[in-house]
Amino acid sequence: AYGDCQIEYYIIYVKYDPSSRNWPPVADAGGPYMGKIGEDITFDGSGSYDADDNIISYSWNFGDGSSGEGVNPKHHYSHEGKFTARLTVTDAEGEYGVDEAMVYIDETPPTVEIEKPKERFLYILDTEIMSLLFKTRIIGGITIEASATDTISEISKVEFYLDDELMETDYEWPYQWYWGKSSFGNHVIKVIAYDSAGNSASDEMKVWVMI
Ligand SMILES: [Ca+2]
Ligand SMILES: [Ca+2]
Ligand SMILES: [Ca+2]
Repeated sequence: AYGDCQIEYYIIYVKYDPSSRNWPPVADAGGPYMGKIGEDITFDGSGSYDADDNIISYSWNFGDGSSGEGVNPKHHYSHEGKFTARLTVTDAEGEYGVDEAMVYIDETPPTVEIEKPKERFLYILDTEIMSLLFKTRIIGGITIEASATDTISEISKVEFYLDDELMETDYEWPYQWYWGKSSFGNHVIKVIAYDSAGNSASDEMKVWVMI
């Protein structure tokens, strides 16, 4: 002790011999993987590594009850769904590493709906005013909004079309396009949503505008 201040010393001895140390391998299962029923999917375990460079096996469990071997095995699934593939890499010393990847077998289109504007409503300067007995009327710029969901994989993008011309591609929820370009008369708004497996669905609405 030195005054109120206590100083303590710790000495830690570490036995370290780099040449005798075996590093466990690190698995990388790649992915996420997408596909259709019966379609061969090529898995990619090539991102796996081992500091001693002594991986001797790549063993896959595809998540549907079947398994495979190798860096790039092929496998197909017999039904739709979300699967978890697990890769185990083992080195010459018997140490191993594990990684998982999602597999989406998706043939089902997403669901998409134009939420704003609503059918048979009047909008003035991006604000909903009142319901109408006839088709939607839009006066001034408006933010077109769509909802899109997918039951198996994920929504990858939502496209907004005006009279079949692509105006905006939105990759992130909320899915929106601000229609501020000067327009007059009857137009068709169309929205197409894509899931991450490439399936698509659309919704459209006829509107009368004065922007
Ligand atoms: Ca090793
Ligand atoms: Ca889907
Ligand atoms: Ca967005």
